[in-house]
Amino acid sequence: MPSELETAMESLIKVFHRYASKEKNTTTLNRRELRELMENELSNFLKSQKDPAAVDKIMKDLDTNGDGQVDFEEFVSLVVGLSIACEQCYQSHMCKKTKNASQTDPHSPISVNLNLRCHHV
Ligand SMILES: [Ca+2]
Ligand SMILES: [Ca+2]
Repeated sequence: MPSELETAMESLIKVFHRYASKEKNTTTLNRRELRELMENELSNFLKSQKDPAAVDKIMKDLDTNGDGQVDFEEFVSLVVGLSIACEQCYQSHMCKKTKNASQTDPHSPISVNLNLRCHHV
């Protein structure tokens, strides 16, 4: 049975390819595919972006080799960046929780509370 982390990596690969394969080139995301991926898979993050051109800016930032497509390596840097922001949020949640022990619920899935908006706070 794959571990939690292996499952997470597999999901990352599957999600990328689900969107990348919609249009040619099938191993990279073009602008439309990236937008669709973000609208479906990162909708909370996208909603937190006030700028309507957010996806274009993200695309530009991600496309480090400048070929107009986002390959898996470039896509992963987005996920890593957001994960780092989430982890900081997770830490501050955990700090608040330990300070207020009466509200600590070890079974509450913190990930549900991670709406990816934390890095704007
Ligand atoms: Ca594609
Ligand atoms: Ca690229």
